[in-house]
Amino acid sequence: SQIEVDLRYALERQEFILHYQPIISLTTGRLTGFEALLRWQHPQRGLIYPGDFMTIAEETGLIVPLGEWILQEACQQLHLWQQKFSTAASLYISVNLSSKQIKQFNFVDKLAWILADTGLSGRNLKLELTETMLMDRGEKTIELLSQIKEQNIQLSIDDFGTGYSSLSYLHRFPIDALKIDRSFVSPIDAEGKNCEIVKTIITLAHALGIKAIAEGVETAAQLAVLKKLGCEEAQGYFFAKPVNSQLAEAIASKNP
Ligand code: G
Ligand code: G
Ligand code: MN
Ligand code: NA
Repeated sequence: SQIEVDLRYALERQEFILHYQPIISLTTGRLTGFEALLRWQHPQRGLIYPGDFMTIAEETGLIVPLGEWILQEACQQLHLWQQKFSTAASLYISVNLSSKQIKQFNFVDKLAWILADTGLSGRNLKLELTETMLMDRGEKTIELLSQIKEQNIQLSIDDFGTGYSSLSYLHRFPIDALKIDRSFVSPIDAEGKNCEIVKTIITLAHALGIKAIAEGVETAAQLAVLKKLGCEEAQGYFFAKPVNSQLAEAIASKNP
């Protein structure tokens, strides 16, 4: 397809950009970080979302150099904000990974190079992995995650609850947070009903000694339920949509 052909040149033509969605602490109400989300600025078709090209990027292997660019760009961006605003010192940038990327034999080294090159500290970087990516390779995954943790990088499981996790592995993975998939947050209605699954995931996170981060929060009622259940952080249209780097910078600079 034409998309496939165009995609092959998009990286060298510098057509990719990152948008950033604020993540809010539910205890303080303050910004804690941003999730970096990839977009493709196609010269004819305009802004294209990952749903329309990530599968092709995976299949063609483009995801490997692209994934490296995403990490580099995200780390560089946060480090730049940290140099501009003291308020950005404790923020983190959360980056989605793909399975092909973490299967690269030198992935851990690449992470170290990117941190060294951008000057960002590992604790300010968070990596999002899905359950499927983690359960794929059992013991090997535990070793990989441990090596990543040695660089003080944080780890979270994205879309939690939509995949398949072995509870016996889950407690052995050195992860820092479970991100509650928005399909469990959306059904919570104005009366706060339909919160059973969200409640269960938050309880599980706390039993594991880690944080729960809710995704797709769109209403005040959903937020109230999440706060009541002890969810630590949240993101969603209720707070902000993913925004370009200029708008994200304005948000970061205003963080009290
Ligand atoms: O950005 P959007 O809201 O359309 O995200 C759709 C999906 O694309 C999300 O599930 C997300 O995991 C994936 N995605 C977005 N940005 C990235 C990225 O930088 N790398 C990878 N691997 N996936 C991404
Ligand atoms: O799978 P992942 O969690 O990485 O994807 C995040 C996706 O969710 C992005 O495509 C982002 O644009 C989208 N998103 C973020 N907040 C909301 C929200 O409140 N409602 C909806 N419908 N989508 C959201
Ligand atoms: Mn994500
Ligand atoms: Na998700």
